[in-house]
Amino acid sequence: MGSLNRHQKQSQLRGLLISIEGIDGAGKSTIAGQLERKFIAEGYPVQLVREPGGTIISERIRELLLDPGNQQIAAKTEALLYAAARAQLVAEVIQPNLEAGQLVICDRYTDSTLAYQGGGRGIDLEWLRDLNRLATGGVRPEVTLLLDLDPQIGRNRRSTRQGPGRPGEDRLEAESEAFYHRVRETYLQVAREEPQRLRVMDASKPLPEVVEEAWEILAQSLNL
Ligand code: Z5A
Repeated sequence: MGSLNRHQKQSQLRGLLISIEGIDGAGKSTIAGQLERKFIAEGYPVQLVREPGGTIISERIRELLLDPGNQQIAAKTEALLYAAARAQLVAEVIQPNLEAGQLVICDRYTDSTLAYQGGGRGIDLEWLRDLNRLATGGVRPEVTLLLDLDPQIGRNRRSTRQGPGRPGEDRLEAESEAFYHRVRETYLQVAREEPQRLRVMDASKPLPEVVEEAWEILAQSLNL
């Protein structure tokens, strides 16, 4: 992949979206950051965004969603708020960047809604798929890396990360063990339904190994 010049690399990845999914503490943000650096080092233009967030409006919706004080949010309201944050991110950042030929890496995207609001909250998956289509206008990831992890390990990783300057648990992090098992199972179910797009990775391996494997999957799937 080193033999292509910058212009060739730009056209090769024109308009491609990659999403990174998994339960909390699976390592999504860490791995997304490392992949971004690798793409830049290889000369690929890349934009990293996270969900919910990435625009002023979406960050304000994020605050509403994660505030532990907002216990009264109904399941469908929650799903609609995630969809609203996503619609704004797609309109303001993802779509324009894809059209400008950027590679976009999204730390969480539509599969989070299926896993958390579907598996976790019990909302019908078809209703959520329709909602995702409305919010994204059909902008779909080319490849999705699913960082699969036992929820207990995820919880331990998050608790060791707490400390000065780190906020406590947000509204969703305070959910039960059973909730997280359903989230994980729904991710795996979606991966079984779409094996071409969703690539399941063992996120309990040491970080350098996970990053290496993620890079190999992307290099192979995107023909880098
Ligand atoms: N949500 C939803 O319900 N519906 C939706 O549609 C969307 C989201 C889009 C967003 O919270 C919440 O919204 C989330 C799902 C819900 N809720 N919960 N709960 P967020 O953005 O604040 O949280 P997050 O996305 O789950 O991020 P996180 O907790 O930071 O997890 P992460 O990004 O996967 O992990 P990390 O920060 O990269 O790593 C965690 C720690 O583990 C860190 O100290 C790392 O150094 C360490 N780490 C990472 N990988 C490894 C390995 N391989 N070995 C050892 N240690 C590691």
